[in-house]
Amino acid sequence: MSVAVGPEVAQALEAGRPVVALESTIFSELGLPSPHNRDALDRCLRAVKAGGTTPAVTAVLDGTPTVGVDETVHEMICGPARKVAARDLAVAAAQGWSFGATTVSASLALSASTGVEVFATGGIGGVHPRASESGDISADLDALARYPVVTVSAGAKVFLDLGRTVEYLETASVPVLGWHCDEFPAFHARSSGIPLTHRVSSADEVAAIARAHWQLGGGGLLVVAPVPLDDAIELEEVLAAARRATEGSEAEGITGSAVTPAVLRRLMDLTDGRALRANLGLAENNAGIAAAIAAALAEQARQ
Ligand code: PSU
Ligand code: MN
Repeated sequence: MSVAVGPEVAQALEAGRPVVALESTIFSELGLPSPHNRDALDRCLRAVKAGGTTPAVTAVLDGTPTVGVDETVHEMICGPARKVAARDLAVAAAQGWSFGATTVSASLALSASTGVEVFATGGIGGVHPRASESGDISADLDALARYPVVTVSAGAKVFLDLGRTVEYLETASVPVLGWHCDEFPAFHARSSGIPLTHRVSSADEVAAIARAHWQLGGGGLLVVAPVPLDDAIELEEVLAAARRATEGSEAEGITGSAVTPAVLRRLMDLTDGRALRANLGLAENNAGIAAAIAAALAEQARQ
């Protein structure tokens, strides 16, 4: 099996120019409803390019894990998909899945295998509520710990157990860096009230921390950025909606990898589309920050 690298991404990597990977689950119908998913993809691509950086959308296409899909398949990326986490990559490749939408964990594995150092998403997966009974802890967390890539996210999705998610990241030795913030963001809301140990205020600072972490044999780093003010929802409001969305999906007996897409969809309905607006705004914001960090890493490598 080989991992395909898109021509523009390959050229950029070869020349030491900055690249930002983007996952495809968020842009597929598993992540956002049509036609908003297409809008989200276009906004994220624009934000990465505006930072002078080459975007690399990851996906499995006709059994080939790909970093930097061609524009001609963007239409397909925004359609129905099978979810591909890191554990599913080999299966999707060997069985020749026509379109597999890569999650954070799969995108991190693919980024690391092709030398892409920075990755942007909306919100990472984490520890689900009542995980002590269900055992549902996202593979995103172990992938963050393992692969030497900087991930930019708006914290983790609000319906997760954010306190335990932050504890897990500490246990796994993932530095969590607050981007101009002192508390872990709660995806749609700017803050969860959970304090962070580290605050950063520039891309150069993140790049220096990442290089030092990697010199010490460390894996991934997580930069967390709050949703832009204009798109944010109040924490109490979104928590109440998240509780209802989770109860609804549990009542339907939804389990495993179907949980996250089902809860996200309910949340959008319960907030009259404001969760959707927040989701688009934060994804674009994260892509722009990731572009700046990738540019700083590339600049530091030249010196
Ligand atoms: N955040 C979003 N939308 C999404 C996801 C995250 O705003 O669709 C996806 C990401 O691909 C993430 C995945 O990696 O959900 C986590 O799924 P799970 O909880 O099953 O590990
Ligand atoms: Mn899960």
